[in-house]
Amino acid sequence: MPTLLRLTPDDVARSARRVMARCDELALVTAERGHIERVYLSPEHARVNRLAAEWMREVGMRTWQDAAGNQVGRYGPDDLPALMLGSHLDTVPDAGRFDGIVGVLMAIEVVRMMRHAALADPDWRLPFALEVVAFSDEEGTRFGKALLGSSAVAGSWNDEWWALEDGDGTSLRQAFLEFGLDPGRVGEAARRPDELIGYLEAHIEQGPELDRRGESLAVVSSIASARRFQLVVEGEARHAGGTPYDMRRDALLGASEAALSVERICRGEHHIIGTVGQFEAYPGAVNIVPGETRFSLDLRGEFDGERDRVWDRISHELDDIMGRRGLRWRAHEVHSAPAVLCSPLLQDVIRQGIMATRPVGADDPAVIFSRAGHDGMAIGAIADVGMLFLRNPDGISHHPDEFVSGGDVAAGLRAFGEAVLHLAHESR
Ligand code: HGY
Ligand code: MN
Ligand code: MN
Repeated sequence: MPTLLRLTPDDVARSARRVMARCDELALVTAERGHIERVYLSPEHARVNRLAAEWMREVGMRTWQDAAGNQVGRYGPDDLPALMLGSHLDTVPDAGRFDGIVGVLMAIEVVRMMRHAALADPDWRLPFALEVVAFSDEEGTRFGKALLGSSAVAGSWNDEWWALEDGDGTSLRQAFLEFGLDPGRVGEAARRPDELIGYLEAHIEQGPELDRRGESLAVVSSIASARRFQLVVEGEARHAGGTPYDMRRDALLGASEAALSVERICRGEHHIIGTVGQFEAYPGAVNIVPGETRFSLDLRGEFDGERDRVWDRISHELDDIMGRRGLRWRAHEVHSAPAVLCSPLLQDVIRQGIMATRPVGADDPAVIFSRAGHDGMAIGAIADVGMLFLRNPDGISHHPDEFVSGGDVAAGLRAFGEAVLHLAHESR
């Protein structure tokens, strides 16, 4: 395929090496030595924002931290709408080095490419500005509600979130103030749809499909919808020795049966994924029958309606289980985000970008449904969304062994840059 980018393979390889080195540098900014953890409104969040801002300015961007703690850079005239590029710099606990991070760094390199093209040919200009956003809380690790940074940008901040508390009992409002942000001004982070021509994100796949296909890049068709719940099962704490089985109301066993039913129900469905990631029994002593068990449920689906139908199925199953065991249960929903269909135009420019990295006559790239959530789920409310996936060998993610190769990052950079140029061509 003809490439629009006048960059040598060495230029792109150098960019990829810079991305990989900076992923390693950002991995050192963590709350706990020995593993990677960076949460919203933490000192680590502030440090990576400063590093990202420095790298954005290095490629000629004007930078600012928005009213929700997202780090933003802009390249191009103020009177043009912007193509937003980005991903997130926050992490899950004991994270890998690439989830979110590689997308922010690749976005900065794409700006470097466009600036290189503009410097080489003063008559050449993009028909839009470029903005890079390093979103501050895609994972929801600290407060349980995900996409806080991108929800603010999308103008969908909910004031009920201020009362959310982290594990130390610090409210989101208090954490805002301690970070130096004014809760009353969070609305200033909101962007209007007319300011943007779209949102593109490069991300590791976080699944094994590209690895199994032996391909390095893919177009994303849609992003799974998500609902997250905290569930409580109540029974009766009793003596572990003296209580006969027929007198027990064991909350841990009820919750365990519930977790297994989530797996059984979701495995029988198409593109529905349910996971119990947190599980705690109380009072939590060796010699006490658990009187209460709290656990989480992360439920995703390709379509909101299908996901909700399965949640109803799970709820009915929990009614049966708990009824049979003389237990009570309740659920509190802590996060919900709709599925996002990636726009046909942005899917196509990413497809063309990937084709530019392949020999003439090569097959079209894979088109993959993202089971992982991304900031595009929030940004989809104000802009069309497109995503480029990079191969993540074995698909392991949310784990220190998460990986992407420098070669695939180089291919991804060229594809990402070409996609932006194809979009520019379509936008003229
Ligand atoms: O949970 C997710 O899918 C994303 O990595 N936050
Ligand atoms: Mn993640
Ligand atoms: Mn991510």
